[in-house]
Amino acid sequence: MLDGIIFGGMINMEEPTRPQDLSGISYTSIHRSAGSHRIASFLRQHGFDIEVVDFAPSWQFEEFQELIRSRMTPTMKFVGLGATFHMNTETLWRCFTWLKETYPDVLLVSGSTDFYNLHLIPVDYLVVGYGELAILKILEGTAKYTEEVIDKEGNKRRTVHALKEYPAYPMRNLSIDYEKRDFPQPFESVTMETSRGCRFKCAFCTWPILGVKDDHTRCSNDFRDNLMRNYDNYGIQRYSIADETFNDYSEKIIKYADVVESLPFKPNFVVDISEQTYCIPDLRILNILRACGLMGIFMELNHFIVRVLLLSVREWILIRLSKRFWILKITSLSIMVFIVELLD
Ligand code: B12
Ligand code: SF4
Repeated sequence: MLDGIIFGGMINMEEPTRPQDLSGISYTSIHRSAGSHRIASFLRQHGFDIEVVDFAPSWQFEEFQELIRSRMTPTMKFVGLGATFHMNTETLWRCFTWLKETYPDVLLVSGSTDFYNLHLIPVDYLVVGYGELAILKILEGTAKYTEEVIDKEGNKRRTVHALKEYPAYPMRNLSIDYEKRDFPQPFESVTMETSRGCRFKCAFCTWPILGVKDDHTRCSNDFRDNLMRNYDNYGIQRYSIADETFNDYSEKIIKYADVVESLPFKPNFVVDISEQTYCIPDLRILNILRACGLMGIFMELNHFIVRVLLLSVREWILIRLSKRFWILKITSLSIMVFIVELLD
């Protein structure tokens, strides 16, 4: 019997939430939600039956109602909503308003890295930060929360600050387990976590887990088993690595490269790379990254001109080393460099 449903979706948009808010334009980027799947995987390990419903921002209000009616049972404990980016859409606001009115006894819980990603969606608890331990406390009814103001009218939302109250890091098991009811497809690129925390402490960085000295990586077997399960059951080989900085120290990437080399298939990864260990191009590290099955790099350089200058030197050297093709995308906040490797 189903204990919970978690809606998930990755979106970055400017659609207004409530009827009283101004209308706007929406820019969507929809993807499976790693956070919702991760929370579901963790709860299943604790004996709960949880279904994840992806691409939440694509569901129409009537479709949402139909789905909820088809799933609602007396055992249903909660309905969740997770987001990677800003996802306060009007449709989700209507869906969750209707849910509370129709099923007042079912707990509503949302979660994201940032308060403002989902603060306007009406739920009983909003979890901010890695939420595995927080959701257990919420389901037990013992979670510590604060009442945070969500709008200029002074409305409030019960908010569980998970990073402070229930830190879920480091975690040796970070598996995201898909199920047949998720309909995973072999062509998909899905998220895989390799650690929570970064060894560096850049002055401009807003990430909350910085300057870590100890090992925050996941265990090799957990990483390997997750890759094998996804390949054996669904043919999945493509991954977006969710690690704030994949290359913060070499032992870590060697550990993952060893796993990748031992696999009976070759997965492909896209990772976030810090230029701090990359600015002196190190052929050994480049080769290890290659052994990891690296297909592309996201490099966030922020607005420091010195970093851009460093980039030009690196760019020249890297093109010479590995025939890489570079695309520069300039945003208001940062310069993100996508390196698309041209496979030999
Ligand atoms: C992967 C990633 C990307 C990928 C996403 C693609 C993909 N395939 O998923 C790419 C490279 C495209 C990307 C781009 C950008 N990104 Co990015 N990205 C990340 C990264 C590294 C990992 C996200 C992830 O999947 N984590 C793993 C999952 C398991 O964690 P999670 O989603 O946080 O889920 C946990 C909690 O949030 C909570 N939770 C989530 N859902 C639910 C549901 C319930 C019910 C509960 C209880 C709890 C809960 O519990 C979960 C498990 O612990 C994060 C940083 C990070 N280390 O997390 C930045 C991050 C999300 N990105 C960020 C930013 C700013 C961007 C860009 C805007 C950068 C730019 N300037 O262009 C763009 C925007 C893209 C867009 N859509 O327009 C910021 C967002 C800040 C914010 N205010 O929300 C982050 C947090 C980085 C940072 N240092 O601040 N990004
Ligand atoms: S390397 Fe990246 S994640 Fe680490 S402190 Fe610097 S900007 Fe933040």
